[in-house]
Amino acid sequence: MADKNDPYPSFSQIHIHLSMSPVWDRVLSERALEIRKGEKTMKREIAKFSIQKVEYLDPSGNLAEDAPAVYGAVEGHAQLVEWYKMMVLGRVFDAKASNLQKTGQIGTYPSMEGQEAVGTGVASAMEDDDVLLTTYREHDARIRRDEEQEEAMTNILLCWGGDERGHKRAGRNRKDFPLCITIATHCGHAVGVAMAMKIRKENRVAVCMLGDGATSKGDVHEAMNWASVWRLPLVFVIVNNQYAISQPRKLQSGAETLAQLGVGAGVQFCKQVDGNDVIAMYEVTVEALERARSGQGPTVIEALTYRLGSHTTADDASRYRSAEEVEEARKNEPLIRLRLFLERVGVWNETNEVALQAECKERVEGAVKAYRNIIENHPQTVDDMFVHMHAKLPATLKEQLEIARAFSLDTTKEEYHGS
Ligand SMILES: Cc1ncc(C[n+]2csc(CCOP(=O)(O)OP(=O)(O)O)c2C)c(N)n1
Ligand SMILES: [Mg+2]
Repeated sequence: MADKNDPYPSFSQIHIHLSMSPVWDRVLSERALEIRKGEKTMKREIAKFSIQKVEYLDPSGNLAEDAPAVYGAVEGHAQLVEWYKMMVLGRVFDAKASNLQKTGQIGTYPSMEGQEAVGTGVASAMEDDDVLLTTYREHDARIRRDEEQEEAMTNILLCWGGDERGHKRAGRNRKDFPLCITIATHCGHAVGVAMAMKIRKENRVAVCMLGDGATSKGDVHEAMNWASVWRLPLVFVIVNNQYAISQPRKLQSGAETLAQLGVGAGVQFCKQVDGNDVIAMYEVTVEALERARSGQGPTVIEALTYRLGSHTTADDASRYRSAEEVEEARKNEPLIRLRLFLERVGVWNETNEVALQAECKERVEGAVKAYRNIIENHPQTVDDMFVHMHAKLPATLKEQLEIARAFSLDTTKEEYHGS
């Protein structure tokens, strides 16, 4: 029974009223006529999209005609030499870190071989007070962002050597986040960072680098949606290295490109970039950052690259992909093409290369020496497990810290505060 005091009719009352109403009958017959009139009213295109792919430097080292003019000039060449040096440093570091794992000096290590142009391009485009959030593989970006690059390398080794202080000190001079191993969870953090920037009306941007595999997780889509709705200053860089451990890209998404995942969330600027082309990576990131700074909201960049090494030192990629596939991918890798270009325009030669390799080895050895010194002479205390996560330790963790201290065999009371 309907409540007499209830001003609203019940659903069944409305239904009866409508179906008996001559007005409703007319509406229905007009609708039927409209349907019969056909496609014009029933099938209208109300949205469409296309994804642009950006590449300026091809695998043979040829610069595209539509590349920004600066790269054909002296100052552009000097910039490219700097990026090349950065990428070689990354490659030398990568090989050394993998070897340190083989000799038991660090626990595990995820190689970035073949992906150097992504991190170098992205980090070079960012301003100092922008905030970078990465996964565990973007060593190049982290090294590039640190004023003290040897120290950044030492930090990365500390992280993979199981020393929490590597996380704390990484990006010491920036507000960048520690590396994130839990897949895609940092996308939500990136939204929080960008939201704070927007609320505070800061002229800063958050940059979130994630993997192709990460896009299978809901976190990514929630983050893109939130960023789009609130027009956040946030740049997503999907590092599509074709694999999520053993799972190939085609098992991550049925979409033709990963860039278009942003379209569904309403992100206005979604681009695919040749991630082995540092010029394209830099230029597209600059454009995305400018858009974010001028209030035009988020961007999704898909960087097409290839993980030349195994997932980590604990993985053997030859079990799930062929040697031919890897050899083919090697032809496209980022360092060869840039070196070819630099040699062709006459700003690089074999002598420069030999000197650079030697310099990079020395710098990496310096970082390794510092790492060894810290773990041998200033080992971490049990406190280090707790103190890096929160500005103020929550009560529950305080309790656990006390228990851990009581059970710890650690006799070192000295706290390491950095060099
Ligand atoms: C939440 C979560 N689930 C599973 C894992 C295990 N895991 C580690 S790496 C990885 C694959 C990630 O692939 P992708 O996002 O493509 O990054 P890539 O390793 O290629 O850089 C997975 C599933 C994890 N670290 N976190
Ligand atoms: Mg991947």
